[in-house]
Amino acid sequence: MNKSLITALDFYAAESPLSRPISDATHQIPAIRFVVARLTLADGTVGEGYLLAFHFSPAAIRGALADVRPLALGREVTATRPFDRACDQAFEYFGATGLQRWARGLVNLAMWDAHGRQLGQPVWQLLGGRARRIPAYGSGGWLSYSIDELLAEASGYVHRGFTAVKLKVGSPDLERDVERIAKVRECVGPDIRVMIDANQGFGYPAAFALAQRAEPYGIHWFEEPLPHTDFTGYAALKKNTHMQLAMGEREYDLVALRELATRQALDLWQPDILRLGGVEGWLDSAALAREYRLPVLPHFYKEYDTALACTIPDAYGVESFDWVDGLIDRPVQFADGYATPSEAPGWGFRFKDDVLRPLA
Ligand code: SMN
Ligand code: MG
Repeated sequence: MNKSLITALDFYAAESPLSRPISDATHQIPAIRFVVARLTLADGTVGEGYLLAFHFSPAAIRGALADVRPLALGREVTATRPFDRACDQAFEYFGATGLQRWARGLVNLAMWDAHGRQLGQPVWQLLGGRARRIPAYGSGGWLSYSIDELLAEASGYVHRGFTAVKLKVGSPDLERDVERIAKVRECVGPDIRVMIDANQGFGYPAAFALAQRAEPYGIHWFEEPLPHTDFTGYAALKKNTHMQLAMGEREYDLVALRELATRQALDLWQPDILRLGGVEGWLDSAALAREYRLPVLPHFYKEYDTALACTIPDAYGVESFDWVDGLIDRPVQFADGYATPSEAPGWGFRFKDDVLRPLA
């Protein structure tokens, strides 16, 4: 028997409580939902992966996962690249990006987890990384928050030892954005980094106007100031303002990274491990970013990103949301503004059985 063959693959849903819908410049979010993959190997080893789904496209993601399952079953767990290629080939007709790429990414992450668990090693170690602290920042600052909620969150992060916080911008009214930035800066003081994220909600004139108005408050980066394909807009913003620009969370491939880097229109690359299809997609993007001398500042998935950041020389930081923490057995640990990689095998955490329900 080959003990590394994938013999079962099941999908589950988990949800993190949210007292009230949240919003950014381009999304209304009523629920924080995750999809979890559990993959079993012939020797009984179980690997897990998760993706952040919110409330979006539940039927379509179920369909994509059903299409991915037969491409994983019976495969050697270490064969992640061949699995990625098989998915891309099978999904070419409708397009291998979008939900198909998310589904591929989810299973790829579960394969890496199972591989690490079978060998008793953390993924960062399998990839030749060295455990080290990775700078982290506290994220949130939703547009739906009142000023009191915004400041409570920011000061909460600072009390927990974070030295950088991010808030959303892209309110219909520029003055509201400016007021929120000013209040956060006043609340956290001069020594904490403050970043803003427009989630592609501005056109060039509004992004430029906010960059000008926000500059006196010391903004460490301006994230997704413009639609992600507006390469000339990014270049103009870079040329005409003093802001560091960050983007990447919406990319399924490396086109935007190349386009922006060759225009000198980007400062920080933000790979999203699910949209890039898993570990190899993330690492390939980091390698390209390095060629352009762009530090890597991954998006959202702190459990995966902290581990992978330990395997590259130029990780700029990881993002911290705590949504998943109550659902898993070993949340990422933070101290003094840094995240520490787990020493446990695989990715080092599991969803608690009682938070999972079959994906229906
Ligand atoms: C964001 C987008 C989607 C999920 C979580 C967070 C946001 C960020 O753009 O970068 O924090
Ligand atoms: Mg963002």
